[in-house]
Amino acid sequence: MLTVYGDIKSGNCYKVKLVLALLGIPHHWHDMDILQGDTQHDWYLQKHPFGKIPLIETSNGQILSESNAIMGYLAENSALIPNDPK
Ligand SMILES: N[C@@H](CCC(=O)N[C@@H](CS)C(=O)NCC(=O)O)C(=O)O
Repeated sequence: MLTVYGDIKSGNCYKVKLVLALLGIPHHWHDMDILQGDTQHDWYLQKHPFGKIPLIETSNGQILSESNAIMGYLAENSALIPNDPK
């Protein structure tokens, strides 16, 4: 299953959460508390050297960061991205 590392209080994470909800994509939300320094733990820095959220990890271990890139990946071939750019 897709794992999402994020903090719902972050706008960059919340917009990813909205896309997941709109498209009904099953996922595990791994809550990260920025103020408690959760993004600075060694285990997380191995996934994202800059210690930023959001980040997604697929079941086969592929990792993608940057909220806009994540949303584009999740929404590919869905109605959220129209075929006609106009
Ligand atoms: N351009 C990135 C920005 C990521 C970012 O700055 N995330 C913030 C939360 S909104 C963060 O991880 N802050 C924790 C920190 O800097 O330690 C994106 O759109 O995903």
